[in-house]
Amino acid sequence: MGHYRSNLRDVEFNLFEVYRIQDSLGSGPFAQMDVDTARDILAEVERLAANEFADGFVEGDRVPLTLVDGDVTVPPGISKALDAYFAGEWHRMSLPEHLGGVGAPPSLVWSCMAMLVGANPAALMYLAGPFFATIIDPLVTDEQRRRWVVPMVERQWGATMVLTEPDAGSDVGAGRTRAVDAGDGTWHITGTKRFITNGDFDWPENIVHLVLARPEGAAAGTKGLSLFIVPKFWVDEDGRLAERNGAVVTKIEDKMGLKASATCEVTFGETTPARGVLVGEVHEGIAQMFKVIEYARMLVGTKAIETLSTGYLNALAYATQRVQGPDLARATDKAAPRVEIIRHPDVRRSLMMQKAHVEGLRALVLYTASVQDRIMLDPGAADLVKLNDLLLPMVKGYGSEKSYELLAQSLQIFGGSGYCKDYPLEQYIRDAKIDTLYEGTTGIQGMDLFFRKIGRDQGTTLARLLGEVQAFAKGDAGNGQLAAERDLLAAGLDEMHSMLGTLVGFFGESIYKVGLNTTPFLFGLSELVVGWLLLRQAEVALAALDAAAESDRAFYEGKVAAARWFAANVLPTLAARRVVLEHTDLGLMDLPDAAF
Ligand code: ST9
Repeated sequence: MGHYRSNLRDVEFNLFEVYRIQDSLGSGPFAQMDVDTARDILAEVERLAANEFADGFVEGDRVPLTLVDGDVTVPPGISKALDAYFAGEWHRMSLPEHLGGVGAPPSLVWSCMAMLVGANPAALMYLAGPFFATIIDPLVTDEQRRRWVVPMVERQWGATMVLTEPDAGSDVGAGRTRAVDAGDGTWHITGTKRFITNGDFDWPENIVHLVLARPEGAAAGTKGLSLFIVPKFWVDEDGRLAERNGAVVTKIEDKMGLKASATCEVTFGETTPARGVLVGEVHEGIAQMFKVIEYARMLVGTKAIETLSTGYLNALAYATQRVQGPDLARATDKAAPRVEIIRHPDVRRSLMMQKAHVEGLRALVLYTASVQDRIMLDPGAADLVKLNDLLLPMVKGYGSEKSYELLAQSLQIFGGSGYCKDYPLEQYIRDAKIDTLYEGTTGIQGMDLFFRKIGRDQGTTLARLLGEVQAFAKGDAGNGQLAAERDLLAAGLDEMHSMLGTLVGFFGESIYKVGLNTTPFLFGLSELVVGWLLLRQAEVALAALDAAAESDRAFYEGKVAAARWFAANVLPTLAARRVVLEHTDLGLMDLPDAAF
């Protein structure tokens, strides 16, 4: 068996039993989709993930990428995964109908992407072309669509998002890459960008770089940036590949993990002009690029969470087979039989901590995806767009931090063996560390949540979400069997309201007191939302248990147990978060730097 362990039962539980996506299949944008097709897609993608994608996972870590004259060659396993993905036409899943899509709802697409990214994260990243085509499709002219967007789909070109510069990093507005209008409908780009995922690879015939650059004379900061399509190869009027463009990979980063994913320095216009075309109007670049960033943030959170999922399931399998030590209740009896380590209380504690978080985080991803389904059904629903925006920093920021932290618990189950390359855990940990860093660090996610998604919205969307949590906590979900857990949820909700009030009060005292707390607040809010989603799952599971087939009973019992564990072990810690937050002072800011 390969390294990747999926949890299709849990995915289907989310999609069909909790969020009930079948209610919107068969009409509107999902007219071509029905439940049976959706289930078939999930099963087929699970097979693709466990085979062609998972097969190249270890090789990608051990066989280095090469860079010769600006061309990057990837290990063969990556190419095999891409061959299988495109041969199966899986890229059509997420496309709109006019680009040849099949009308799958985002919740189904994210479920599939999760399995693929869990099986081979580097391979999945190389699939960006058709996704990015879909995102920029509404922003381009008809001519740009014909020349660039349609081939990104039909000829399966690669794509990159090119923002980051060596000296600017997260501060994208400090970028110095310039764009000069050539007067013939094209622009010449000059500058150096760093940390560009998929900057080059030898699978597609062409790569479209989506580049942020500053037109001459434009204002400083992000608002002076424009978005350009800058191809690896230019194409002529008839769509034939023409001359090599001056966008060239000049270095591959030597990274801690995710080694098969080419993280590149790309230099524009150094020896040959790097020609590009402007997307939309000048100075719209940052808003346009954020359309891409939103999906990439969701993907990065999903990647982290699915890595934890396969990490946990590997650890669970090991714990049920590995025999070591006597049952604690017979520890003084030296002749007592040795037991599987899953029988040990401390191992069970760790396993449940992992299970509850994995399933809660998957619930968060698929809840967010189900909000995206509803946006497609009702594109004018501004409240849903804002809810999606509010949830994204939780998926990305909390999802990546918690997954990285708990992957260490998964490794711990293996003892010293987990530290060795015989098992995939050490690679999972190295590959997942990047998730707290790229697409906006956790610090950026905390600020995004508090200042932009809550502050700029005057708390309206948050209040609506917390209102739903409140209604659940005060309702009768669970038919008497979840009363204690709903009380814990209500208490956690009070703590979050209190933290929010304190943070708003800090504004009048010092912005630093707010800034010291945006990340802890992100974590606290995420824990509350995850607790709520797990209890919603427990309600569904309890209702299903009576009529459940014998083979399904353990699944539903596990759902209820995970929700109860989270309510009893995580939600009460919100009280401690509140106390710590209330006691914030400016000591940290006043401390001389030399004292750190
Ligand atoms: C990277 C690559 O890390 C990682 C891997 C890529 C993976 C590629 C593979 C993808 C495959 C895709 C699969 C998809 C699957 C799809 C399935 C579909 C079903 N939201 O606050 P201001 C905008 S790349 C929206 O003043 P500063 C907004 O326009 C590197 N928009 O900030 C705003 O104007 P306004 C990633 C937002 O101080 C304007 O920005 N790098 C948001 O000027 C200015 O905002 C990063 O992520 C938002 N949340 O700039 C950068 N926020 O206010 C991290 C801002 O008028 N740095 N805007 O609306 C930041 O985020 C900074 O905070 C900053 C600061 C740049 C925004």
